[in-house]
Amino acid sequence: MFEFLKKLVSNPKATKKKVKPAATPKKPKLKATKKKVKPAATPKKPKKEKKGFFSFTEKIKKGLTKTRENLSTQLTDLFKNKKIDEVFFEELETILLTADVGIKATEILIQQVKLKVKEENVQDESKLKAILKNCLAEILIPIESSLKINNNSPFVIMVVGVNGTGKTTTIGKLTKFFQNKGKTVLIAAGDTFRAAATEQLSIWGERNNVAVISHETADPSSVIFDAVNSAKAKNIDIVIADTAGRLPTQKHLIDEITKIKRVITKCHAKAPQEILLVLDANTGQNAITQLKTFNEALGITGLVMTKLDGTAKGGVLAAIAKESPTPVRFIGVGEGIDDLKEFKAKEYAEAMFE
Ligand SMILES: Nc1nc2c(ncn2[C@@H]2O[C@H](COP(=O)(O)OP(=O)(O)OP(=O)(O)O)[C@@H](O)[C@H]2O)c(=O)[nH]1
Ligand SMILES: [Mg+2]
Repeated sequence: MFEFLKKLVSNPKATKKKVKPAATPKKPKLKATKKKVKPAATPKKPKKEKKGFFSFTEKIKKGLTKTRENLSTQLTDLFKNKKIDEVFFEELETILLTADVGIKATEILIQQVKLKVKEENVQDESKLKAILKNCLAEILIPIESSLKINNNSPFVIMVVGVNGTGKTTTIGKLTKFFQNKGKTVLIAAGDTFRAAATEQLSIWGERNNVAVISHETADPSSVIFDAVNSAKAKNIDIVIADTAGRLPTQKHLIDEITKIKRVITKCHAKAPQEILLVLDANTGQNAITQLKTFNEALGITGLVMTKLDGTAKGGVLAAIAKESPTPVRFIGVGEGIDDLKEFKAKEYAEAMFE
């Protein structure tokens, strides 16, 4: 059964982009960019958000609507036709795999659900959903780990990932998240490959009223180096460094990012304190491959799973928990500035199987 299902696992091709050759680093000009050019991905204006506990939970539920509806419809169909027996569990297995829960996590979930169903003599859908929810939460709890900012300031967060996963957008959202916690933030425009990248970041900088350090050389290391020095001089708490998207197969670009990390450490011995890998939930099981490659090259300390609002494959975090467990810091549930939430295992499982 799994052999057949493995074929279902998608492996979308990420688009290759032209990479400018690295220019000889010139003496950098520091500036807080203030150009008002429309970037490729214009940050969306935030909608007014309700304050309080419910708005937070509701946001995650709303973000996971596609996954939940997909699972819900399939589970309801399953109950229409079947009693809970071996065939039922085989079909449940398929449903979980198509939601990208992954082979290992699906096996474990099925085992645990089978046990509970037997123990509690479950026959109805709502009880089965409650069991699935609890078992999924158990799988996710070990990767729930919020990002702690220590006092070794500046706390440098290096943001890495494949092209288009949502790195720059996440930086915009993160800046607001930290400012709400009373921290000062500086952004380093370390994606020097694409002209629009700096402008996109500048818009987020303006929106959050923080400086964006950029300069015209094509050397990302020197931009980030300058940003860290500038933050030291100005006593800024956090530096968030953007980097260009790169594929795990582009060895020279993976090598380049390890160089960026080394340069940051030269500037501040404890930095980067966080290396945040941004993964797109639509990538499915390919996210695991991305995680493994970036982890080998850099030592990934935290994850952000973006675009959960646009996919029915919200199970991918369970796959990560069992196949390459890494702390999940945040989830992206939309394009707006407030659409980034700290990852909470129970709420997440709840939102998937409500
Ligand atoms: N729906 C949705 N869209 C998102 C989310 N996060 C980012 N996006 C969108 O994804 C697209 C790419 O986002 P970017 O932030 O530019 O991605 P990137 O990783 O910086 O891209 P490169 O710099 O080209 O590698 C934009 O249109 C964003 O608005 C999310 O959580 N949900
Ligand atoms: Mg970007």
